[in-house]
Amino acid sequence: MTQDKFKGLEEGRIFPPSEEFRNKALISDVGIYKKADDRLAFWEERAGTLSWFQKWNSVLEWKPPFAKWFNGGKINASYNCLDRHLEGSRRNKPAIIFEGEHGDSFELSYEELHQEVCKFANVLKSMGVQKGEVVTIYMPMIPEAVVAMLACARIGAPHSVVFGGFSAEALRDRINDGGSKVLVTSDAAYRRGKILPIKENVCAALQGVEGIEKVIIVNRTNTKIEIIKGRDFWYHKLMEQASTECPAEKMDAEDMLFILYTSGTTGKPKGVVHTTGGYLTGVATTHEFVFDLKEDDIYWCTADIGWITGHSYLVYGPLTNGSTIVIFEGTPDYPEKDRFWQIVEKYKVTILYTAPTAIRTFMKWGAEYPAKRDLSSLRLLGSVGEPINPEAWTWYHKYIGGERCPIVDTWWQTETGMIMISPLPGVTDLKPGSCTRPFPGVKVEMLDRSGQPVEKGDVGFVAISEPWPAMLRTVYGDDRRFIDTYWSNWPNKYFAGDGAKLDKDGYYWIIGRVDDVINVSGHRIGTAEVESVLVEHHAVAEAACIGKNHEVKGQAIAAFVTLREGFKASEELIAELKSYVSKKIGAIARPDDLYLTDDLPKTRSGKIIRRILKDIAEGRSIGDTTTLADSSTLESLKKLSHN
Ligand code: 7RM
Repeated sequence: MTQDKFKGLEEGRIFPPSEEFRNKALISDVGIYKKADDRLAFWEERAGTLSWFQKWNSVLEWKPPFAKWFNGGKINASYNCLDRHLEGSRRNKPAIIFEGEHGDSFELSYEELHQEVCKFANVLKSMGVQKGEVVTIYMPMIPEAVVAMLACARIGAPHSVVFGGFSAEALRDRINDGGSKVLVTSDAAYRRGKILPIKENVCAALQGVEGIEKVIIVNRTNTKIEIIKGRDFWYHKLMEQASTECPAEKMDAEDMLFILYTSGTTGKPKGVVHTTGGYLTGVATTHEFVFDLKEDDIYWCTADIGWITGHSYLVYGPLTNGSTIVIFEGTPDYPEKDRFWQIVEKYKVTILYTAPTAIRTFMKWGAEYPAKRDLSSLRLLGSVGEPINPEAWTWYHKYIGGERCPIVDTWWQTETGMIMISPLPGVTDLKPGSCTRPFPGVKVEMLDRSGQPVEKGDVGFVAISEPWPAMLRTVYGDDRRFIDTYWSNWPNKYFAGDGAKLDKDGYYWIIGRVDDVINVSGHRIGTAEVESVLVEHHAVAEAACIGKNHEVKGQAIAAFVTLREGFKASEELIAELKSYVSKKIGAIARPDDLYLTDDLPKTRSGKIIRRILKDIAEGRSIGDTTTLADSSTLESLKKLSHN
């Protein structure tokens, strides 16, 4: 890691909270950090804001690496997301505003959502689902997906949501690993004006699977599908007869709320296990504090429910807090490239939480799309999923936030369940590209390989050195893997797998996964570092770098670049970009190879699949592509592999 690059960043502009924002902020006193140094007292107080059937006996029982939070407490997640809001004025408040791909729209109040959830909970019971049994959910972004999740939570059946874009094979693996008997799905999904099969994938996935006894199908698109008698049931038919009476099951705080699969660097996906009381405490608190939540906010998290961001900050955090959430079924470029901004305008969205990859795509399309729409309702912006390069941050701030909205860059993981490092927008001075400081009550450290804390100004590994309430409890059915993956680097400290730099003010600059760090002749260079420089160049839309094996240097950098509208690929441009990196970081970071491509290979959650790039750079045929979001990307990449 060269220091120059970061020096530049630290000297960059700082954005303190505006006086106006601070005056109205939920948290404007920096004393919150000190107060939360007594972690257990802080989290206990926060847990007290939830609705419990029975109080806990202990805040934390910690037998590393196994934690029990609020043990002995009785609680239900669905009750906290619904029932407790029915007493006062929230009863008629919209819980969900749904925007369908075709612009069709409706709202569900808390009362209505409660009724739907109770009905579906009864449906699940009538299908034989018992407390403790895993239910798999494989659905597009429609409100019924949220209903299904909350209905599971209501009866104490952990859900396993599988992203609707995953293949039949991926679905089958997850069904088998979770051991579900019941699957909730839809006939098909709308995507960019076309109809994508869902139930067809389910049928393919279920070939040779013994476990699934019942499939419940939401009719979203009126697509003709095969119905297998005795196994397949229409959601709407079952709902017609279901009662709206369904008391929420009194769950133990440590009962499993859900499993969510996440791919590791190798091998089969891990089923990350989250439980109930601590998870809800963590996501509700972070959602409220980080997003400076107000009663009348219209909150839009663009993540799919198939990812952890969808679980924690579309469903459980916001609904526990009684917010109004926007759920959008479609994509940002359909029917036009201003779709997001049209939605912000239509519903007067006040808080927008999205991903850097989306922001860079919007940059590529150009500022004229947001400029056409009224975005004045926005007051806070969020970012999650990968490091946001300062250029994208600044663009987001200017063209979406109108230079008035703070940006909360939130660092966390499927495993952490909740936001771990993030600004508090009424307190924190923002630095574009930094996720700033650990959340109150969260103990993050930056360690070197041997577990020694690094000095301010140095680079290290992100570690979490004290348990936190929304932490994963284990890998489903595999405690060994849980221990080996996360707890074997240093005694009793969680290894996040990310490298970062701690600046002189104690701010965190996430570099990326440590497996994305390239070692060129003994110099460590973060792929994100080179990428960040490349996207500062006016011709570049997106960039991804990998380390390819090199006889002399150990590794050499190969860069893959997509260009902004109006720029043409040429040898000159390739040479210019290489020199640009060299100039900005140093000759050591100059890419050996630089490919101009139409598309980068990404997963459905927008993470670049570097393995595919490595195959190309090292001249191999492209390996496993099952996690690729858009298979047409492959065509443009294949052209490169002959270079
Ligand atoms: C929430 C989520 C986790 C990995 C994590 C990081 C990267 C996430 C940020 C980030 C820099 C951020 N869960 N990551 N947020 N890097 N700044 N604000 O994405 O399990 O899917 O991914 O994502 O590398 O380890 S995840």
